[in-house]
Amino acid sequence: MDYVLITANRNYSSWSLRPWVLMKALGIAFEDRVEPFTKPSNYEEFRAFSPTGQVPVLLDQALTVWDSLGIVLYLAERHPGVWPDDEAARAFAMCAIAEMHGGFSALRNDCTMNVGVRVEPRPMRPALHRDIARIRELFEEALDKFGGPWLAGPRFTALDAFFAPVAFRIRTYGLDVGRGHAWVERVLAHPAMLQWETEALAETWREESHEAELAAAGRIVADYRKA
Ligand SMILES: N[C@@H](CCC(=O)N[C@@H](CS)C(=O)NCC(=O)O)C(=O)O
Repeated sequence: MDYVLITANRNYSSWSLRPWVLMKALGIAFEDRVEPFTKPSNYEEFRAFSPTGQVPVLLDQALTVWDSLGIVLYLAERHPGVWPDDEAARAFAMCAIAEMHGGFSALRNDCTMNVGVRVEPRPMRPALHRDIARIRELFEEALDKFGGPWLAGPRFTALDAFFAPVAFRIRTYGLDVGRGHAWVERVLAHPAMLQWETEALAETWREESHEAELAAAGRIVADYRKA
C-alpha cells in the first residue's frame, strides 16, 4: 500500500474527515495513521510530518501532500470518480468546495464538529444564521439540479466528502437545512461515515480545548462517547 493518510481524533477532526471519507468511499486503499490531539496546539509535534503542523496529510512514498483540498486535488489526478462526470455538476462541485474551504467561519467556530454528542445550541448570532441558510440553499440547489441522491448526482464525490463534516454538525446541533436533510440522512448512513462514527464513539481520549468549545456552543443533551 503506497498511501499513508495521517488524520487526528475521529470525534473532533473535521478537516481530517474530508479526504478520509472520500478515499474510503471510492475504495482508494491507504494506511490509516491517527495522530491524536493531546493539547490545544499540537503544532510542534505535527511539524514532524506536516509542513503546516496540521492534519490531514497524505504521504505517497517520498511525497508529502498537505491540506484537505490539496489532497483531494492530488487524488483527482490519479483516481477516477473524485469529480462528478457531468460538466455542470463538476463546476458546481468545484465552486461549492472552494466556498466551503474558505468560508463558513461562523458555522465552523460556533458549531465545532463533535460526532458523539447532541447539543441544544445557544441563541445563534446572525452570521451563523446566514451560514446555515447558505448551506440549505446549496444543498437544495444541488439536489434539485443534479437529481440526488448525492449532492452532485448519482455518485458519492468530493463534494459529498467536503460537506460530510457539516452533516455531523447538523445532527449534533439539530440545524435546519430544509430539503437538504435527505442528503444528511443519506451521507450519515454511508458505510464510511458509519465507520468514522463508530471509531469516534469508541475514543476515550478527550482534549480540553475542544471540550471547552463544545460547552460554549450550548447545552449538551446527550453524549454517546465511551467514558
Ligand atoms: N486548511 C487545512 C486546515 C487543517 C486543520 O485546521 N487541521 C486541524 C485539525 S481538524 C489541525 O491539524 N489542528 C492542529 C492542532 O489542533 O494543533 C486543511 O484543509 O487541511
